[in-house]
Amino acid sequence: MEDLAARVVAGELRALARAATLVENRGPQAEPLLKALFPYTGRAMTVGVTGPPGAGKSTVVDQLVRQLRAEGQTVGVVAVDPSSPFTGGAILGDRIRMQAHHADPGVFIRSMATRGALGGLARATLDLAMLMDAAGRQTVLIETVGVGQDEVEIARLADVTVVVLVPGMGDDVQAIKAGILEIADVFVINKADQPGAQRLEQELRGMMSLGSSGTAREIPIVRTVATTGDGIAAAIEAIRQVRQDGSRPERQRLLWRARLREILRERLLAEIPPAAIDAKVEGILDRTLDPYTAAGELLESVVTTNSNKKNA
Ligand SMILES: Nc1nc2c(ncn2[C@@H]2O[C@H](COP(=O)(O)OP(=O)(O)O)[C@@H](O)[C@H]2O)c(=O)[nH]1
Ligand SMILES: [Mg+2]
Repeated sequence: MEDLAARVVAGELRALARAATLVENRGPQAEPLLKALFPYTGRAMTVGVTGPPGAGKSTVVDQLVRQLRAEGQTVGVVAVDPSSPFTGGAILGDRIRMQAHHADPGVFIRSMATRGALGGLARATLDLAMLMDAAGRQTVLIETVGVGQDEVEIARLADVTVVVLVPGMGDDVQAIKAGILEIADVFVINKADQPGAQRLEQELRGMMSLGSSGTAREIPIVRTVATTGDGIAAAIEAIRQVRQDGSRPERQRLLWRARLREILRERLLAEIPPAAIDAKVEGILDRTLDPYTAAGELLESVVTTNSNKKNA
């Protein structure tokens, strides 16, 4: 493991690929590896790219990669593919786009299916991003579909969150507006070659000036045509500006608070045998036990078990 970690840190591509598989599969080797790599993380610029399906997120990401590569930067990409059959076409498109970078060792791409396991997905995604960071990738792009809470959360925990929208969404903007103003650092209006970009921009500016809960902030809006690359340079400039202005320390605090809680939750649950939970459920069903007392007792049993272990 030490050896694999050392090879990842040295930027060895094959080691990175192997480590990524270990992390994705969440086997027993994942944790020691992540532990060994942690001191080498925190250097990359991580960028979350989120937005509705079909908005052009993957196309935007692909163009960002091209531009960053042209500058000589090394790049990592984590794409979270919804496993829904309806988006199967999009995944195929992603595969084809990825092929274009296949021969370039400066681009490391991993795509993950959501497999319905929500909490685990967020963790695996962020762990993968950390891995690429430790391997010295200068920029790590994380593409998620901005629908589920979990996916939005992933994007939000990056250094910079880009929300990709498209003209002609009409009421959809209203529908998602509560969430996006909170998480967006940069708005990309993609498919600006189609009618309605101007109107969407006005809507977004209107929303910003209303400033939900009085926290009006100026979020940069960039128009792009990802299929041609138009506007991508401006998008990168906006992303870098946000990172420089830096809500980074606060973001990092938020990130680690959330992740530590998640690890704790996972560990705590792992300490409780499923049979013990089932036994409590029986009691709750026949009303001899209430769920609050049940939870208290289970928690108590973890504490007792651990103090016994210590004393043994
Ligand atoms: N007209 C136009 N089509 C685009 C643009 N960007 C992406 N597309 C197309 O929109 C479709 C969905 O793009 P994709 O990147 O897979 O969207 P994602 O689901 O958000 O990742 C594809 O057919 C793209 O070629 C754009 O700027 N203009
Ligand atoms: Mg996509």
